[in-house]
Amino acid sequence: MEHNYPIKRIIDDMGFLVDADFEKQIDEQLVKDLYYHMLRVRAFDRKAINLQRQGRLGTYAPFEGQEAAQIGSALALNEDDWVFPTYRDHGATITFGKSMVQTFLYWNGRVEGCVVPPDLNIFPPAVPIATQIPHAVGAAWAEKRRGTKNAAIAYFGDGATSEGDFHEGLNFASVFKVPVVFFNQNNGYAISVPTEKQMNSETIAQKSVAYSMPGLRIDGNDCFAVYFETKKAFNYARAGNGPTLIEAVTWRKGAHTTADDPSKYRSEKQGEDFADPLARLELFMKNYGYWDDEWVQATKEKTNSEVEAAVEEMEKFPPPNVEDVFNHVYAEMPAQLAEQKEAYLSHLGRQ
Ligand SMILES: Cc1ncc(C[n+]2csc(CCOP(=O)(O)OP(=O)(O)O)c2C)c(N)n1
Ligand SMILES: [Mg+2]
Repeated sequence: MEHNYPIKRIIDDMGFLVDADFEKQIDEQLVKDLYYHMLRVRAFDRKAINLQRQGRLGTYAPFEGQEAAQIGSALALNEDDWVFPTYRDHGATITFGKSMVQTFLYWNGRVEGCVVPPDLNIFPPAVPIATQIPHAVGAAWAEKRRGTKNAAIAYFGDGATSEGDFHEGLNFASVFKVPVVFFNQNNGYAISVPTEKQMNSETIAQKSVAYSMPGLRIDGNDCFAVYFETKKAFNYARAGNGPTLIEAVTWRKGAHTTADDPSKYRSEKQGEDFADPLARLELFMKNYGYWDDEWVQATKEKTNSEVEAAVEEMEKFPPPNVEDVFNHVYAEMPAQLAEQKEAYLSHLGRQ
């Protein structure tokens, strides 16, 4: 099956165009947008790991290595589209417009980090694997029934494709021709379990066949391949043709979360086949005359100080209200929970 789904690339590992035709489609604005956002979220990601190590942030799920997949796809969306992320997709959500402060708050276990920004259709990160897939299908189906041209993207990992929710979501989307893009980041592992131990399929793209939808495999570390193929899938969805399954082949450079040690289950050598997405874009920029030392330096300074300012703001937030744990579970609090809340508050000497 693997040979039916060759990996599509637009640039190679050295930043040269594989297909010269694309030179006309790539303009300076796109190159700068991709570079700026990838640099920006990498600064965020590295800072978050440092904060966790210093005890200033809770457990954190890093995404370094997956920036091209997340930023390339997020930049392909329209502002009224819907984003359904997992716990690893804050590169995509920050690019789509979620604030860094809110994202830091989420990783500090704050309810304020879960609230959907008022003018953006971003769901809170799904931690239960694959549950966001049917949700994305539902939101996209609602848009179709309302007669809009808005569509949804569901982000999920390779492990999620072994869950029932993945198959139910794809089936429903296929039957009702729902305008949704199923965007898979195949980073080779579900925590410590390699793909070959959790599925007998050689690719994830081939799972589209069962639901008669287009399926494709792309180089997830090639930001141009991700951007153009995601755009194409969205155009297809907006035109009323239904869903697409995209498998972006990538590599998580770091740990599953800050609570994980990947050296226990992966060798360093395994990641060597994956050219770093940001370094690869830098090579492209140098090869094709987009590199501008001054702009790059200024962009680095700008993104680093944005991250520092977000940390400062997050740390100025008032302490969390313990009552939130009880207050946001049900529309009407059941008696048993009310009793627990009262007992807890009196334990804290607050009642
Ligand atoms: C329903 C459910 N089962 C198990 C888990 C525990 N768990 C957390 S992350 C994870 C691995 C998911 O792997 P993948 O979908 O490839 O995403 P990645 O972490 O690689 O981005 C598992 C099994 C969970 N969160 N939810
Ligand atoms: Mg994975």
